[in-house]
Amino acid sequence: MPDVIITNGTIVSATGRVAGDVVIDDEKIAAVLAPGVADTVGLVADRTIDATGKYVIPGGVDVHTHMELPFGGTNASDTFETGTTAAAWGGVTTIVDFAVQRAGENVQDGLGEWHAKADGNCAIDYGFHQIIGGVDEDSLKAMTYLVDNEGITSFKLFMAYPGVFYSDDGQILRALQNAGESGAVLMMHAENGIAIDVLIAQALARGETDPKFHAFTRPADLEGEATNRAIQLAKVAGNVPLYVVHMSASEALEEVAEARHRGQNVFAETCPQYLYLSIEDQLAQPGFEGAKWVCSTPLRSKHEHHQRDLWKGLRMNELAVVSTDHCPFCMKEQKELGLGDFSKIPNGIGGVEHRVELLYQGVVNGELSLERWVEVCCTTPARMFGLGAKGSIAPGKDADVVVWDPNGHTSIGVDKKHHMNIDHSAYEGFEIDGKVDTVLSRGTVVVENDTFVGRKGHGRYVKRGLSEYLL
Ligand code: DUC
Ligand code: ZN
Ligand code: ZN
Repeated sequence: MPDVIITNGTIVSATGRVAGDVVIDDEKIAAVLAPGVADTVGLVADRTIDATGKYVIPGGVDVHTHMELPFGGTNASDTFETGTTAAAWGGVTTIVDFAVQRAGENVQDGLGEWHAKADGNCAIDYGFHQIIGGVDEDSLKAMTYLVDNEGITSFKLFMAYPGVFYSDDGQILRALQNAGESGAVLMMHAENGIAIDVLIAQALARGETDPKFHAFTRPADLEGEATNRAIQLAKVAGNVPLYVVHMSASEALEEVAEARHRGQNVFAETCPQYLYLSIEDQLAQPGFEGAKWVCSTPLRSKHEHHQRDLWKGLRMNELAVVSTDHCPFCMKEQKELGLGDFSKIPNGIGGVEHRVELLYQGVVNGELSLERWVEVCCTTPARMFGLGAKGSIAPGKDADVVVWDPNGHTSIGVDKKHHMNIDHSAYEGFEIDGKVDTVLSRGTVVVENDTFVGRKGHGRYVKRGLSEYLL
């Protein structure tokens, strides 16, 4: 007898929607049946979930999170336990977090540290990318080792944050060449950090210390310039797959669109904060309030059409994925480190709980189709980063499934729906015309009836394969 059958729902995939029943056994999807077939053959499961009037979609895959990241003199406030629990509340069943190596440190030590933080603490499955903060002979060798042995097939480099994670162009080229040889994807934080540091110093010298100056000193042109440079370096390295993270500027999007049009293997993601939030409405709020929305890349002006262009980019597949860059810091004692100096505000926004919800609102608002919602939140992130068992509802895949109620409603806010370990919500007051109803992780129900019924330790480390988007 199968473990679970989800009946009477509309199964939505990246390519269409059908009425049907999802049969789950031994953590996997055993079958997808046409309506009535289960009755005809007398199929009964241990548990039946009635999804009448609801959508049945693959569990969300968030490929950009930073649980417990040490950054800006403090640590991101979600642990792997609190962060993955909040993710489950938001219909996410897999995250890919970033293990960290800094210049002079051993890559495997950094990875070991991340395993120690996550092991036994996650409510949902998880994988790791590896940040390479110091490209040298040792870290280049380690990259190959991680691809071959550790299930880590993507590496993030930074063109920003000189003295912290920054790589120069020569280092980037070498890492790209290495990634090309091993089949890895190179992920890039594309902002010109050297120029940004000059602008920051000049702003502070003028007494411009409020949070909004974070955005003014990280102009869209410097995101566009760095994106272009990364694209050229990837081309010179032999059309190595490049994935530009947390894109916020039209200027950067244009570079990616052009490169893709030329046939280059370049991809990009954006995040809900860049689709919905702006300098004017959030970052420039009076006093220190705007610190809540200090993140990099920064929020952009709502008068410059970035949001419109990013939504269009999602529809056109110039942007392939929506992730969150979940990197939460509380106002109290964390963001407050930057009182009187915006450059000391820890960079990051918490959002892992709300990505699927916020992007569904994009469907309601006519920005995306239902299928594209599933594609950018679930299917493409899994395929992009070698999570072969995730991101689709099909026989043999992991039974990571979300029942979504289009007639439900979600009010986001600290006193409303909010399970992340952070003392404010970047999306306070947002209303969503839909709701996470039930969430299953490998066949186990982890959220139902507005209750988290999962447990820490259920989530397993997933060794990832190579990207399905390699040429
Ligand atoms: N951007 C953020 O906002 N936080 C952490 C690191 C990053 O690149
Ligand atoms: Zn980044
Ligand atoms: Zn990040």
